Amino acid sequence: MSHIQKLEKFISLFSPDNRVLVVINADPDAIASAMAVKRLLWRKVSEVKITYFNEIRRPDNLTMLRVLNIDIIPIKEIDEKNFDKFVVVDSQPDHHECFAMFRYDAIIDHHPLSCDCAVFNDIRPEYGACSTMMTEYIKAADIKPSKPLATAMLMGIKTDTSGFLRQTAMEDVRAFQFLYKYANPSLIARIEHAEFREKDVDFIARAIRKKKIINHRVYAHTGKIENPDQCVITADFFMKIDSANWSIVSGIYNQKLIIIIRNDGLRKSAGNTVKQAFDFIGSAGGHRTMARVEIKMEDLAKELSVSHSQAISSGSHAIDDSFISEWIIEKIELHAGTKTE
Ligand SMILES: [Mn+2]
Repeated sequence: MSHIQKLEKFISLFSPDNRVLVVINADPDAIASAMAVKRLLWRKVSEVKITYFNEIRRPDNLTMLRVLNIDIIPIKEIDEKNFDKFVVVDSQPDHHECFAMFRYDAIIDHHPLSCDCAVFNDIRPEYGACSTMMTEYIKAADIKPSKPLATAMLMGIKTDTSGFLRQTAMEDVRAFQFLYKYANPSLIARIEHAEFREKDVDFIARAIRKKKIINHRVYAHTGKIENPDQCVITADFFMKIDSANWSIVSGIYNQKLIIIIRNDGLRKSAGNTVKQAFDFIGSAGGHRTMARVEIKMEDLAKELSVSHSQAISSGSHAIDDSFISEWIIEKIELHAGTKTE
């Protein structure tokens, strides 16, 4: 089916009195794809609203919504009865229970095929971004995208392909070239620079004071934390140090020791390393470049009491942070390998 035939089939699902709900798991690619659906249906239906169910926390994504003036509505504010057509983009209905709340007229997605249960299904796993598919619809409809729409779709492609470092199709590159003519590069820079909230920077400052670098591995145990995301942000930040091959940032949250690991992907898998080092005592796993460990403080107290009985204050699970820090370093150094160029 040609792009124009796909467009015609998609548009033919709708009539002028329809009220359309586009449901997304909001990330840049999904947001941009939903905006494109809204544009395609402009003046063809009576209303299009975009709804999302995830919590949007990343400062860059929040900045994207703000500077591009994008209107998306949390799912709890949506009354299903006000809509009679449902579209999902950049996901399939079986990806999340919140998607399963609706019956879909159209699914447009680039993830591996798992659920093509709508009247209209366009699923192309070979594409790096759903925004690329939507760019082809926009081109087929002979629409000149507005600056916010083109900028959002460019962000969608750039994010999902990691700036073309991840799986990319020729179509993604072509869509990027097309969108670039209509987008605003200064807005993209503004969005991408918005990496931290002020309080994240304060947390990083605290972690910097605690950091230890051993064998090109940056360690920081930060003690009690408000949110494990703080460790994630800091672990990513430490990878910006030129000599860092790994970063290992830990903190205590909800009576659990959380350890976040990042590495550059050039050496031993972070996921395998944490499995070997911590599987015996907690949940530990991840991928080549990122991993996460969670250990109940009571289990850690038992483990540490064997070697550091003096560290346990009587009757509670409070353990001196310096012992925890040393214990993590010891475990990681034992299992992470020594290839440290
Ligand atoms: Mn996507």
